[in-house]
Amino acid sequence: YKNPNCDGNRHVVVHLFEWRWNDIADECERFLGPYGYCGVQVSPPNEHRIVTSPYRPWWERYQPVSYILVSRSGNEQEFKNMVEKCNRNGVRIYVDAVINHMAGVGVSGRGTAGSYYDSGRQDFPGVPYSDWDFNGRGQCSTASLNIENYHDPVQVRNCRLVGLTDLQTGKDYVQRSIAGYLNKLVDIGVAGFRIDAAKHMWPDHLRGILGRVNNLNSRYFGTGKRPFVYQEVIDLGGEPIKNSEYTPIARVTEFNYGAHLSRAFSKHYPLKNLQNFGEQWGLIHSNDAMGFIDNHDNQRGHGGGGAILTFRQSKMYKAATAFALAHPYGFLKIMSSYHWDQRIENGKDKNDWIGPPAYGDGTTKPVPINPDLTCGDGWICEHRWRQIYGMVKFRNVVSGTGLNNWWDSGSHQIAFSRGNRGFVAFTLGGDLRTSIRSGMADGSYCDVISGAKVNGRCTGKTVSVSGGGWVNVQLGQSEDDAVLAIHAESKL
Ligand code: LM2
Ligand code: CA
Repeated sequence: YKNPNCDGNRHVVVHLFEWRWNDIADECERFLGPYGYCGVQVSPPNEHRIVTSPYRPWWERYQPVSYILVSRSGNEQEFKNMVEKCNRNGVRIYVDAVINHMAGVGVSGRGTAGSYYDSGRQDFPGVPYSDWDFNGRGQCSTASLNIENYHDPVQVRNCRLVGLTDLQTGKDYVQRSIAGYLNKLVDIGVAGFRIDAAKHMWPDHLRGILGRVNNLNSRYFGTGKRPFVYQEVIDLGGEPIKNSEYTPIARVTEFNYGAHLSRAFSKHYPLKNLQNFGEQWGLIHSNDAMGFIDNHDNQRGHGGGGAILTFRQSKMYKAATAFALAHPYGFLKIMSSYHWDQRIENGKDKNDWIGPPAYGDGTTKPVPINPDLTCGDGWICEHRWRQIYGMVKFRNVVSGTGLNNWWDSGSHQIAFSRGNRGFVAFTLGGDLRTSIRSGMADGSYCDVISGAKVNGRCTGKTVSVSGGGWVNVQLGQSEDDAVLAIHAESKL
């Protein structure tokens, strides 16, 4: 379950948060395929609650009503078309699987596919699930039936996460229902899953469910391939439930990865400390990790929160992302966001619920593309920022090499190479104008941060390497970006 099943030499996934299936299909063809992305994490595709107060928050999609493939992003036919078109363009689809729970207690109505539900009676006929498929007094000991104490692993697994009706994931019937949903997606041609709220499910139950999931569709993947799985476990230390309970099963989201890099690129400590970044910092093993700077939760203060860099601190964010993509650790996911107006009161964003750009009736808007490759209508599209897609390509070009020729100034300036395939330099403190040893062949290169190599010419800074691998680094403190990067395929 740890192999992402990328097509060819592709190594990075992007989370197109709240995008419609039709837009993702187009994006695979016009951008993600050509620019070397491996795949897309899509928002939960199954039927969910329609929340009207507040009006159509993004989090309504974390309240399943059934496993019918009709959601705010589109219907089953649109989902199938997307998977087909993306696979045809060498881009994989990973589904955010919300399988720990169903909708929050105390509401009834109809979901996005029209299925009736009554979560007060724990009745979800669209699956169907009924009361005895959920954890109750027999399994959860808190009076509220909610998780009240994260130091009690039984509560964390058997009680309700923020009031969400908690499935008995150990039951044969529940496992078969969930696996039925995942198998439907596998048969359509998805390449794997993000397991939402994995920390709230017993590891053995996850094993049981995954054991019932079929091999990937041989039409796209060849025979005998297992789905890629990354389990969402927020382990920032200090709680009894550890990442290490889940790493024997599949990959795990390493929340400490983005937390450390956010602190480093916010100058909480000298960049030179990153010299031994990785497992030596207490991170899970590189091959077990799904790494990222921010995700859809912590970019808005949900799910672990903390001082995480996001698109709002663009210069530092691009630098942290460039470091991540240049460094060999883990398998990485890039966040692609939409804009919302923050309203911070007492340190909390009152607008943290706001959903994607939408029309008055709540329908999600399409993603328009500007001539300069950026997106319009409130879609941020970090994955289309030149500094980010340039480094996605860098990661593909240097794949298989180690980290060499570490250099630092003793504080906020660092550089390193990746074998003889790539070289990157950073400054968060003063101009960086010096020659640094690299493994690169002598010659002229295009810096893929300030520009790109287009038709053999460089639209940004040209960088010369001479004297047997010495890079003439010219990176000013006041430039738009704190990074300079060259690789074997940006040679002029
Ligand atoms: C996740 N990972 O484990 C998701 O990444 C995260 O986004 C989900 O929470 C969570 N698990 C459950 O799938 C989000 C959001 C919550 C929201 C839930 C359910 O962070 O705030 O809770 O989705 O929609 C909302 C309300 C909350 C209410 C609950 C139940 O914010 O106040 O609790 O619904 O009605 C009474
Ligand atoms: Ca649970």
